Amino acid sequence: MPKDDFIAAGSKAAGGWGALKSCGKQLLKTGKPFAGARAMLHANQPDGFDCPGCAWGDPEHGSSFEFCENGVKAVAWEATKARVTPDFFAAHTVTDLRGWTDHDLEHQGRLTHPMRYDAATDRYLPVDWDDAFAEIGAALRGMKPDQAEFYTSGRASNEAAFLYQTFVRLYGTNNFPDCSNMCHEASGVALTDAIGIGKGTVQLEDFEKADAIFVFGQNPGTNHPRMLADLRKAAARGARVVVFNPLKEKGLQRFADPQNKVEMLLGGSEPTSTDFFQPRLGGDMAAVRGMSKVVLAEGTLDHDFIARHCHGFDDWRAAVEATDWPQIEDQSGLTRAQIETAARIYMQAGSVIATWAMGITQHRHSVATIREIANFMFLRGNIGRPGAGLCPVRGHSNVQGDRTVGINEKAPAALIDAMERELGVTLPRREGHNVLAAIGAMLDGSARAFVGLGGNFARATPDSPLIARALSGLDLTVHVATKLNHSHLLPGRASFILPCLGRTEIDKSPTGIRQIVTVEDSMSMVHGSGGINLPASAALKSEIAIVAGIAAATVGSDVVDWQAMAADYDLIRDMIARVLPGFEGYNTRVRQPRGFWLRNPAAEREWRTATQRATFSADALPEATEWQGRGEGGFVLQTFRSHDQYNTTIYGLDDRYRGVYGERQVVFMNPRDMEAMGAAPGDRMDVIGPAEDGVERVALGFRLVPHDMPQGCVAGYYPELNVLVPLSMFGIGSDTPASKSIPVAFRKP
Ligand SMILES: Nc1nc2c(c(=O)[nH]1)N[C@H]1C(S)=C(S)[C@@H](COP(=O)(O)OP(=O)(O)OC[C@H]3O[C@@H](n4cnc5c(=O)[nH]c(N)nc54)[C@H](O)[C@@H]3O)O[C@H]1N2
Ligand SMILES: Nc1nc2c(c(=O)[nH]1)N[C@H]1C(S)=C(S)[C@@H](COP(=O)(O)OP(=O)(O)OC[C@H]3O[C@@H](n4cnc5c(=O)[nH]c(N)nc54)[C@H](O)[C@@H]3O)O[C@H]1N2
Ligand SMILES: [Mo]
Repeated sequence: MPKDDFIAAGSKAAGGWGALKSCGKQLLKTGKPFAGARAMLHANQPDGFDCPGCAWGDPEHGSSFEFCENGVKAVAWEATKARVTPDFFAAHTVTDLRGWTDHDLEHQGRLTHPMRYDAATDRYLPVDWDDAFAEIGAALRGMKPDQAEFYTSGRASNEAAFLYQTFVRLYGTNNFPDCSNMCHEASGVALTDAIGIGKGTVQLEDFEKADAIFVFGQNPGTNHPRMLADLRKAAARGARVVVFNPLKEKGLQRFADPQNKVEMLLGGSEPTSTDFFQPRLGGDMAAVRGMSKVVLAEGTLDHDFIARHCHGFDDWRAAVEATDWPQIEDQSGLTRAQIETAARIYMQAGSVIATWAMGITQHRHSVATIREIANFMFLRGNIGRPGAGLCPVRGHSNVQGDRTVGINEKAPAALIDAMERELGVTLPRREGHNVLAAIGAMLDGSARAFVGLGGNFARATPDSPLIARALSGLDLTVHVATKLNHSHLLPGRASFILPCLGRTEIDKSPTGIRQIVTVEDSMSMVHGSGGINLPASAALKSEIAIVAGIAAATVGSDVVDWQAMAADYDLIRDMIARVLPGFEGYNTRVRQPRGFWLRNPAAEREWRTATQRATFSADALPEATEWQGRGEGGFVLQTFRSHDQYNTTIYGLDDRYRGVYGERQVVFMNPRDMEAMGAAPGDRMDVIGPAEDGVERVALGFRLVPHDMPQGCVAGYYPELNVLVPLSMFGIGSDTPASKSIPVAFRKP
């Protein structure tokens, strides 16, 4: 067999028949294809559930169906008829299960019963809900609150997250490590300082009005496929869609809309971008600064906006003028001529949107890079008017909402004040732990408990082997989850898996009322979500009921009547409305079709920054990016997602758009680099990560895949390559693991 038989030409365009075929396959895999198909018709519809796939907004005038191939995968994954029952746990020791892959674990299906770890038999055994809550409560009461870490993954609803933060703060800590610490934290930090709110300012309608859309560091074809339809529409009406991505991602070139009958019959596809630039990893700040240099030299600025709304322009201008072209070209990997081309598109456009995701946020200099994007947009007043603005495209479907409702280790004073007024008690104000601090506390022994509201902490975090040791050294680990994953297989002294309802499932109150939850998308639209499928098991509880159960057993029900809250989510929303600005009339407004828009002051040119203005930041370019600092034979590695995965959930082994089939142990590389190493496509190589701290980091036997990308930059899949990401490499000001710029080298096995 040829050694590169897993590589084939990728699809010609994103979407199209390949996407439809894949949808069909995914629905068949559920074992209940008709229920799955029916479920999809309710995805992102006013009467249905919010698709758990991504955080892209829903259009005002919904098409007859509003979902995508990867939304189908996410729903099918949850709607599977496979089950992980107590019998499954009886048949396998935890040590045995630790040898399984992520893919094999999750494919066993939905968790059905609450389970408690039994060290004597090395197995999880069934436990009653009430016993589990009582034991967890007793364990938490037996430690200092700051010794416990309360993780949140961004799928949790506003109601679950709000109740969780209420409980955790009443218990006495602000330890809220959160998946967004590994995701868009840099966007939150940078935008809060620049525009006074850590969120984007555009709405979906703005994509219909923009003259140019600059897309930095994201792969919507896989990760927010519904965005492709908006990009394509923009390109078709003559807007410029300017992409910055080291990889020529398929979805950012052409898209065949599976919801367009004519196109599907004729096999056509349309461009999703008009201009494509391939910077080096971590080179975007230089590229954006280069564009600003051109605009400052030859463009028309929005002097009125700068004078009336901005602070710090002169300092920033001086910093830009002091940055020389050789540094900009070397760092960005783009030529001055390319940067001038992009800058002229910006200058000619009346209104511009800038979007970005992990290709920008997961670097050491991501906060400064996002500030630079904001600087660039301020130049021509491209914020707070139709068709213009900043748009960090969020990851998990409710990661933005979780932050809004209080999952925040920094304990914002306004939130704590309001919570204290509401509850009539004093709450902690000291800063708690983010992901990095939580890991530090676990490693140095000061943390004793981990509670995870969803997610897969052990696999999503850097330095996986270290984290595994840290988690299994704890006194208590609790995982609220839908499916079995590796984090559950690192039990502390007492350990529980608490299975919950998924978002697609009917959630009935004790009196038989069908409950809805709410979520917030990347465009700050808050809307309802109610499941339509029968629960995977009669023993499941909702996340809210589980949080309420743990809370009641830990802090008692004197201050908050947890059971009443869990019985009627309207009561939780009423409390949110009393505590958080912008949620007035929550219960009424969320029942309107498509929900409501959470007011964003920056979108109306009201700046809640320290200077009360939109604030330029005059950071210098990094002295050297990881690419510039690489040594002899060195490369810089980014870890990203394949088309067949949702974070640590691996649906399948194909990456159709990039032409890789049946294999995840791969590294994408420029063919010239491959040749220079004397290697050929399909060769297996060991990838060696940083070891300055004495920790050996190696990923064994990864196969090389040639790809159109800058030399010296390579790419491969997370979570497999997390063994190479050191805890010590993280974003300045964001603490986000720098999982898109890891210095690596290769060696023949
Ligand atoms: N189907 C599916 N949907 C998802 C997810 C999923 O795993 N599967 N995950 C969800 C989550 S939590 C998130 S955060 C989002 C993630 O959405 P993305 O941000 O699209 O995720 P990645 O796969 O990490 O892709 C990063 C992209 O940035 C590019 N890139 C990397 N480094 C650089 C750089 O230095 N400069 C530039 N300009 N580009 C760079 C990469 O080539 C790649 O195209 O998607 C969400 N939606
Ligand atoms: N190297 C590298 N590391 C990364 C990244 C990267 O690009 N490169 N990306 C980072 C990013 S952007 C993120 S957001 C994190 C993701 O980190 P996490 O959010 O922690 O991880 P997920 O893989 O999304 O979590 C999957 C698990 O969530 C559980 N789950 C699914 N649905 C539900 C539900 O409805 N309720 C509950 N309670 N549980 C549910 C299932 O048990 C499943 O196994 O990873 C980060 N890590
Ligand atoms: Mo994310």
